[in-house]
Amino acid sequence: MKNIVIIILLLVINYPGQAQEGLITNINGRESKSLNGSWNYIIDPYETGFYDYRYKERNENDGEAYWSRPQEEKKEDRIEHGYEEPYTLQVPGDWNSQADVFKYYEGTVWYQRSFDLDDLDKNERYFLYFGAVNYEAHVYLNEKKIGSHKGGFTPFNFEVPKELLQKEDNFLVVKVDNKRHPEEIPTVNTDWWNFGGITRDVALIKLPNNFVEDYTLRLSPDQDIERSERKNKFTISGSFKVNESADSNAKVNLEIPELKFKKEFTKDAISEFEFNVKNLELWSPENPKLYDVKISYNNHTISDKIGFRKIETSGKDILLNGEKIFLRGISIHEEIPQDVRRAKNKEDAKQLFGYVKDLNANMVRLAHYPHNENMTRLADSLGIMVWSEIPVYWTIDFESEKVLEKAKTQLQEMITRDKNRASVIIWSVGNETPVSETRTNFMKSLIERTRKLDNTRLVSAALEVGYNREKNYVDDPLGEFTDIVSVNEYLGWYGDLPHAKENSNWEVAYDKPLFISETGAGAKGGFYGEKNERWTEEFQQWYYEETIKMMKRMPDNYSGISPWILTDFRSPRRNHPKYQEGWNRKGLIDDKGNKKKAFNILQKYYEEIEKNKS
Ligand code: GCB
Repeated sequence: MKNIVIIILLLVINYPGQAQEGLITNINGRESKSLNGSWNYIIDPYETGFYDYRYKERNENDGEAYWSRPQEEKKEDRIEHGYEEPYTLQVPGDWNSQADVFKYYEGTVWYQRSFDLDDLDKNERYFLYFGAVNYEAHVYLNEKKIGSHKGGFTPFNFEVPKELLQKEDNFLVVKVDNKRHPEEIPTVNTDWWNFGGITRDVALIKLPNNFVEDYTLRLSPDQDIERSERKNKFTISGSFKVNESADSNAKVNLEIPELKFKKEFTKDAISEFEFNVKNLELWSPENPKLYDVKISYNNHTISDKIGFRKIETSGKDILLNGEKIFLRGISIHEEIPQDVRRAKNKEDAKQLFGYVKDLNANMVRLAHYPHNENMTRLADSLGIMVWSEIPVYWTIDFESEKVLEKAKTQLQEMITRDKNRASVIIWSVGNETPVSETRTNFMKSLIERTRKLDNTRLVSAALEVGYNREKNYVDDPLGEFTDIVSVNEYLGWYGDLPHAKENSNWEVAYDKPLFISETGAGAKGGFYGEKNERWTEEFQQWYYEETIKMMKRMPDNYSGISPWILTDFRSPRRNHPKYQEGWNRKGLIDDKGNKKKAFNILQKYYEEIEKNKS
């Protein structure tokens, strides 16, 4: 018994400064110091900076560890690592695109930069925030470890123990490892490039002792929109997550000036609240209305822009604000093809959404992992609906409880970051997972967790089609648990030629909205010929023409489509020496930014759908 108590105590006390704090959301809406820019690096394929020559983890004070400051004081000193020009990488950014040595590199790279903190105030708290690091990160400040994180596409933060920070010359080191592992998410096999590095923004956030770590603000899901509009009375619900010591009795202020709403919430009312407003303009693709929101607590103010809307299904339809919608979508990878790199900033998001708008789409499937927060924020202001997904992709280890926990962590981080984005209408828990009871239980558990974390959005997962000459059927048992049935469809590319679609009929086992989460064919941009010659733009055009004809014959629950994919993207699985050269060529836009013929076909289809709507 005594031992159990000690073990529990140890678990609770943990390792001061090591445990990851709750995720602090909306970093750009708070006071923070950017740590983006030029960082030094060491490539460390043998992980010499982490393990000694007996392959034992180095202890914290080991001067040969790469988190330690290399000090060559006397000329006889032996130092075997260092951080110096010209060995620098830009943060944010993948490493693969920044120097030739990194192109195919998968392994450990140590990043280092120094920073000053002229206004260091020991009464405040400081947190280091990372938008994303692919895949595993260990963070050290002034030679002490402050935390570690796994998961390549979601944010994390660690509190910096006060005694560690100094006004000048703080020595920050991050060990980044992007090696693939069977027990990670995603696993070893993906159809995308495993770009490594500190791929998103890094910042130091200064906060008072007690602060609002996170908050939720949304239209209450259970109101009838028609009735709310008639009565001009809309209910908004929300919560504040305050990390507060027991003696504090400070109050949280919420203000939405345009709605003439201002209220002080007392300590016991902050975990869940509801209030009514008048004259609310609902967010929609036609009117992506966002309201300025201010949350103040303890002399600290957070600003945000939030839209309010309702998304639900009713029988075979998807309803936005009570009205049936059709999702004119397109799938996107987080890549800028002409630079052969991961997208990393607002300009990149603008480029990608520029294509989306041009296509006349109203929805994007952000595949196959959570994209940069810039993407969902821009989608909010442009009125583009979003499908956001965790990388539970293909054959991850469904048997493992630990893997399930990792998936849940990524899910929670994705939802925590983006739950206030009106644009996000669908959380997806995975893609093309192979049917088995174990996998279905695994996925079901993720769906249940999603609903617990957020019951105001739809939950889905991309399933596969059973192709059959007479009838293509969708009967994956997972369809029973998702809100919409989503399937990836490739008849005419992976089997047969596009004319196979002429007589193809569909049967879906579930009476729910049906969404085609992928469909597509490869074409090398600028390669022209007969339509039955693979890799020509004409072949891809033909595929899209036949697909659209087939869609017009789909069962009446057909509610949207997000073809595969907006632009060509890098993939180590695509090795045709003439047509692919390491690129998946299913983009509607090629690797130089040129539209292929099929772009126009889809654009016209979307125009037609929009016209018929009005
Ligand atoms: C799929 C996958 C996607 C691939 C695509 C393809 O079904 O979901 O990740 O890239 O097919 O091009 O084969």
